[in-house]
Amino acid sequence: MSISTITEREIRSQPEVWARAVALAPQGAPVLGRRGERVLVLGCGTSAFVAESLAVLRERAGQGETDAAYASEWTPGRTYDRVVVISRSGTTSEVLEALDRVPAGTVRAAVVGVAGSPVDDAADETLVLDFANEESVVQTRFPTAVLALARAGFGEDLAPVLARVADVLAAPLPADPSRFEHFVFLGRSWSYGLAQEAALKIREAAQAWSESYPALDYRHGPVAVAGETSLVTLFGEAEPELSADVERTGATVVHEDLDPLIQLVQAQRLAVALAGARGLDADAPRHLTRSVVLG
Ligand code: F1P
Repeated sequence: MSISTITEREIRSQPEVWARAVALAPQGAPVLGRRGERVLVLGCGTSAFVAESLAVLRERAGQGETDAAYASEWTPGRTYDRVVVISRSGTTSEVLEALDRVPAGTVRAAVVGVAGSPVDDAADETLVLDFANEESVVQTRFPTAVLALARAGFGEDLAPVLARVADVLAAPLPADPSRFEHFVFLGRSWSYGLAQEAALKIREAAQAWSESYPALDYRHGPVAVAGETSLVTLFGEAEPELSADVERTGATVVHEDLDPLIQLVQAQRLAVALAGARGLDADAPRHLTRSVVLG
């Protein structure tokens, strides 16, 4: 099989990158918060969705109260022991501005892909995942590496996930994206952040119509748009009644029995395949740059 895009190569490197992230968890995870700390996680774009998933994972693991917000929207108010910013580039303006707003006495922590970047320099503690950094504008392995590290650090055994992901990458996708015009991703708990990230991949790489919702909210309005050309992917645990309700609209429903992080990898592959089918270059997403640096 020929691999044509940088994005595709980075997607395929995830088994090795996740293994490195998991190995780094014992030293790296404390940057995400010491046990019992009240933590806020911030980011922009992909990194905002990682923040959202990470907050749910950390709190669910009993590590301490954890909130997430868009870096661009956060204003200090609630009290935190630590603010963690996530930024692959380490140059995103809104992230740097948010770090500036962190009150004195609160730990300013960062997860970045580039050592020595402005975000790294501004933070008190940094976790550098340079092995997960990417050439592509469209983020794939950096966000999943952050989440793999976090899960391992919060006490999850990721060995079964690592064992499975390479096989999934080698198998064909469950649906041919060129048959569809509308892509919906639904998630619950921490997989809702992943669903938002999946929908963003479709927009960024393939300039296609995509949406994301908390799974059970989909019936509360958005399902009105579903039809024959909709591909609706369910992340996280199966919801048989929801699947049946969505199928009744004529939409195709995909729910693979995979760990949610691997389900996100499938969405990344779908986005690149859709870009190819539409004659687009996933490595050159329209109107996007690697990071948003405001003048
Ligand atoms: C965040 C981000 C990307 C997005 C775009 C602009 O970057 O919003 O998620 O795809 O290319 O930048 P970063 O702060 O994680 O480097």
